[in-house]
Amino acid sequence: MITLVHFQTCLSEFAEKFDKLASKYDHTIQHSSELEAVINDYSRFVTDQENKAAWEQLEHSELEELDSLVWQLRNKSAQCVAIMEKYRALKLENGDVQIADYFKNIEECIDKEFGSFHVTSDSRVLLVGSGSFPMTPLLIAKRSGAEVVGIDIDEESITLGRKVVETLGTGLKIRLESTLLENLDYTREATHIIFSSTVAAKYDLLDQLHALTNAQVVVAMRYGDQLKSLFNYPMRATDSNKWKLVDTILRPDDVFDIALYQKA
Ligand SMILES: C[S@+](CC[C@H](N)C(=O)[O-])C[C@H]1O[C@@H](n2cnc3c(N)ncnc32)[C@H](O)[C@@H]1O
Repeated sequence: MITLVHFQTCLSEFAEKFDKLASKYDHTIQHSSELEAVINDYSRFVTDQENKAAWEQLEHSELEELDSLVWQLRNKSAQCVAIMEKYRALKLENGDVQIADYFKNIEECIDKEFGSFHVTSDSRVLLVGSGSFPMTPLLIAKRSGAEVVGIDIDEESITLGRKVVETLGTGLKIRLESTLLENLDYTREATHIIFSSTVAAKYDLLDQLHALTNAQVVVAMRYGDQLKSLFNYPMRATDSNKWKLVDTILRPDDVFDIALYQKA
């Protein structure tokens, strides 16, 4: 069994590596293999059953630096996942299309994303935080024929993402927009909305969405609690007058879980 000291050392080492690799991004793929390897290690680390026990021990240890270390890991890993998507988009432009573990993980979970609230060809799906390699829009549009709109606050992600969709999504109904939820007419028409797990403001945006959406909308909130909160923004309570939790899809082998909300 992993010792608490070893576990803490691993966390500090991951934090250092993420920090170093995030600062190395220079809009080329120079450091992509290094970053991909660390993200794959980290994905395995946060889903490793042995680490669960160590995490619980650490949580109860009242270690002073724990909160800031967790905060740092969550933010830096989110930044690094976004950079990894940029690398993947740049590699696709160069003709290299390898799929890292992280993306396999995402692909497998897409079928289960909305539980019993299936996406059909008539659905209108909105993804908040579509990223530079918009795998979710591509897979949903391909499998269901639904219209999918992705938004992102990062201009470079929209530019790279559009090129990926041009290459891999010919004929699919996918649109990527650099805009805010409140400025997008589509928000009112959406039947299914997905929040990427690494969108820090996702629960504030969910609160705001209540006034901007129709009565039937289903929201899939990707999140990670406990050990997985090292790689995801965790679940938060919602205003019970606005949103009710209708299902939780727990996926022990995957980096994030999914909470489904409907209007209260
Ligand atoms: C790396 S992920 C992309 C998800 C992945 N491509 C997928 O298909 O599931 C997260 C993205 O969320 C974006 N993001 C972060 N905060 C956001 C916000 N408040 N609104 C929109 N996008 C946001 C980041 O810029 C990043 O590109």
